Amino acid sequence: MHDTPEAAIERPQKLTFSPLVTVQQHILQEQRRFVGASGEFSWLLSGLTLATKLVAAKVRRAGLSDILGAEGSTNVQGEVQQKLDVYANDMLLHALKVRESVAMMASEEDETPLLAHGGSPTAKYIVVFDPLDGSSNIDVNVSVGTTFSILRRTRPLDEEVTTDEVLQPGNKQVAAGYVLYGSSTMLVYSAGRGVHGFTLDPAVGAYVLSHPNIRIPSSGKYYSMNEAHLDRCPEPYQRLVAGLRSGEYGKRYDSRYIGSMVSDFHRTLLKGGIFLYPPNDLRPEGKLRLLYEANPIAYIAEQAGGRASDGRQRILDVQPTSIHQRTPFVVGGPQEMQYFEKALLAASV
Ligand code: AHM
Ligand code: MG
Repeated sequence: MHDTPEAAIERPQKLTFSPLVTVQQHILQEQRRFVGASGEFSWLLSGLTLATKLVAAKVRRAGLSDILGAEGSTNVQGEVQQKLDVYANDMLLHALKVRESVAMMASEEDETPLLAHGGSPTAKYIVVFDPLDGSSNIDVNVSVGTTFSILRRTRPLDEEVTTDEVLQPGNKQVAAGYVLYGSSTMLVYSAGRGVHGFTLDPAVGAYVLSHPNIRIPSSGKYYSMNEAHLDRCPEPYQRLVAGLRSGEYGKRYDSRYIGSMVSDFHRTLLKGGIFLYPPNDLRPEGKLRLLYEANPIAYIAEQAGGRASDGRQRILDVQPTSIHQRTPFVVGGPQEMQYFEKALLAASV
């Protein structure tokens, strides 16, 4: 039955919603599921998204900044030039220190943690980050990334925050993620309920949900490591790579290595396979940092169905002893991680 034109005018129209979900909406939806969620957590994460948008904009202009002036010099706009990693660090510190829920921050760029609102009853969280990982790649126009990890304070909130509160194993992370400044800028994060990827729409400046519920493929076709060090690595790593190359595990793997951890991991997350930064004779504990590089990536990997190890134990169970400590790091899909464990066992008999 059709409405008369008059009835059609009187009846309110049904709104159809577009499926576009921004990271802010997504965090709020996630937060509503937590009992007693106060909104502080989403406000904190919005600090990270704001800072990384500023970094993304700067990274896009990296070559131009070089033309406009070298580090330390003054460019034509009268601005003093900064190295991009220093800029990224400043943006994160700046955006996070005004969030009342942040007690303390620790960054790869700073020797010691920086106090924000520690000792205030609202400041529940500690944020740890590498502002611009792989920054040497900037000079050659290769993708870089920001990694971050969010921890809850361990002491009563009204007590002054102490440095040892940063030293928590990765299994205590409340949320973690990374931003990849690649051919597009992508934020990948997890707050313990799966892994979600958002692509920055440069036209509107919003991170838009593009990869909901990312699952790492059970098996992939690439391994990723700096093979120049292979002969200086412990035997299990040599065995694993030999097996992946020879077809011992049922197929011959190809290799891909960018030398920028976030990029190498992001490919591994989406396409499967394994990424390794093993210990070697020159670096007995590897190169990557436990707290703000390995831990957030390991958290994302596990949330997506993968695993991460230091060759001795699960990365997320390692008790840190210092803020900038390094760790051997192996992360990947379940099948390849099983091959790694097999190689570890074979070497120990
Ligand atoms: P950085 O924190 O000094 O940027 O170093 C970390 C980077 C990672 O992104 C990458 O996985 C690794 O260094 C590459 O190291 P290498 O050049 O030894 O292969
Ligand atoms: Mg780094």
